[in-house]
Amino acid sequence: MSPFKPLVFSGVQPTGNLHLGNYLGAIKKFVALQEQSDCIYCVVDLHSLTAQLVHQDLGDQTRSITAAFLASGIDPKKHIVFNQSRVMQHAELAWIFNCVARIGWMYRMTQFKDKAGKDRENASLGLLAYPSLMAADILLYRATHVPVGEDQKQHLELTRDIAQKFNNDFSEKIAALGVLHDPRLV
Ligand code: LTN
Repeated sequence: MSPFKPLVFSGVQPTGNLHLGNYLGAIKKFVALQEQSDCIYCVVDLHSLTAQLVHQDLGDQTRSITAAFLASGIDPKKHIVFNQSRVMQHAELAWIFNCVARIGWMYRMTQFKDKAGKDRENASLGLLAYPSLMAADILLYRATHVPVGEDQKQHLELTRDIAQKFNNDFSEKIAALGVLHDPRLV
């Protein structure tokens, strides 16, 4: 059993139109989970940059997904709905995790293989490191429950691997130092 208080976290990318499949697959589950525990639902715009860095309407699409969350019945007074890029700690923790996770782990992700296609060497490093950012989203809040579709299961397993390696390799060192190395303290 997790020693942490039950907390649901999930994210939806603002790119790609919100369609029925999206709604049925994800948001409906999000709405139901509100009755059981605290929930954090995030519009993960930084994830959208892995496919295309400059979007004409990322802001509009971010607002659309947020509107869909609210229209579907997610209650922002009881739970948290927010935009990933507004909380810079997601990118900061993702960088730490980039230094924990192994490149080989990332190459094994089926979503990376599908999206990168044949010209792997030409895929962005962001696309490869995508699961590291997803792990940061989840572990930043010590979320205990992460509702996702089948296609994200492998990324969730990788999140567990990153957390385990981080704890195994660094928890004693961090305890000895008192803090995780923080450049602002130098
Ligand atoms: N990769 C997910 C979106 C996502 C996510 C997350 C889901 C990003 N960060 C954290 C759950 C938890 C997707 O494409 N559906």
